[in-house]
Amino acid sequence: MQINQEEITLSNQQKWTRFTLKNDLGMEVSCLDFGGIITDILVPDINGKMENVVIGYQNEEDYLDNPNYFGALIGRVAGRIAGSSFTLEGKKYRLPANEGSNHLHGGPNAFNKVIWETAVFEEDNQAGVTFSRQSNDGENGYPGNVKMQITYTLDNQNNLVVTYRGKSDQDTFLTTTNHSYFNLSGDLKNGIQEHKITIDSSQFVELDNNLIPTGRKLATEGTVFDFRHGRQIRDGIDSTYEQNQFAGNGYDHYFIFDHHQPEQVIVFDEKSRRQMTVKTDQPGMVMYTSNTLKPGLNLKEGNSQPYLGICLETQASPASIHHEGFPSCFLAKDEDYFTQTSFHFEVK
Ligand code: G6D
Repeated sequence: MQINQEEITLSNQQKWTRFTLKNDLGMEVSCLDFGGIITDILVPDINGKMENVVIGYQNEEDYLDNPNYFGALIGRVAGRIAGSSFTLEGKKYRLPANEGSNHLHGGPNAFNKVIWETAVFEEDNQAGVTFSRQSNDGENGYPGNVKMQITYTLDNQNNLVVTYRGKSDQDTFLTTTNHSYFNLSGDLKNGIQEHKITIDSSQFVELDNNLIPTGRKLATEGTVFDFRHGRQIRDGIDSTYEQNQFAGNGYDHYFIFDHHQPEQVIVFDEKSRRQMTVKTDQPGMVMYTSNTLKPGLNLKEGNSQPYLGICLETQASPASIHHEGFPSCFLAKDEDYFTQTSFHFEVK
């Protein structure tokens, strides 16, 4: 295992640190202390060619804005909170409305926009970076001083494991994730329309045309949301189903896992033969197929466009904040918040 760290000085004189983890098989993961942003993941194709499988900017300074959250840590609550408010134990909390009247991905200057304290570790079979900070009581409107510790670990079996730990001194809501856009074709050679996805899920959360949960769960059975036996993303892009059209012709939905098998999600690219397997202790995830990724962004391997990456945001469901019966984001005072998601890369 190898770890390299390099200081970057931006034009505004802000200083970031870039970390590059490399295992004995040649897989590399690069990330920043700013937003915990994953900028590169290099894995081989069937011919052993190492290529990048996540969307990232050519100029790291572009991460200062990063409206699509490329690679970023998301928190305190990933996803949308309707009306940018919630009531907890009889008290109403107002959050910044950063998407119309709604609150998205923890609000402005959230986990994706701060410089985390970092510490690296290196062992025979694994190496990683731990990101730490305290999100103070009232940050972006949320109650509780929340101590967060998030670790990216790369091992010699081509697993990238993301571990989230937290503790709050008050009852609050917390569900964190990572917002990497995966594209297994390598160096963004192709879009993700033909990626084959398998998801262990028989229910998903219905959205309205503002992408806000309606409070209903829908069966995947008989729809293009049924990925239990594998399906190409294209099916959701070409679909006339209202739920796909609300998402901008694709997917942007929370899938509730059945947990019938240890792997919750498998992503496969036929041409490169790359496969990514996702395992998580989370009850579900948002799958977003970059339907609304606009052209014009200068990425490492070319120009941005829709359907260039797939986000697999393992998390609890923000729908639980306003509706009964959804995987809960509630975190009790002094309760240990712990969740782990692993991404395993191989060729098939
Ligand atoms: C769009 O609706 C999607 C979100 O799910 C995603 O996180 C964001 O773009 C980056 O708003």
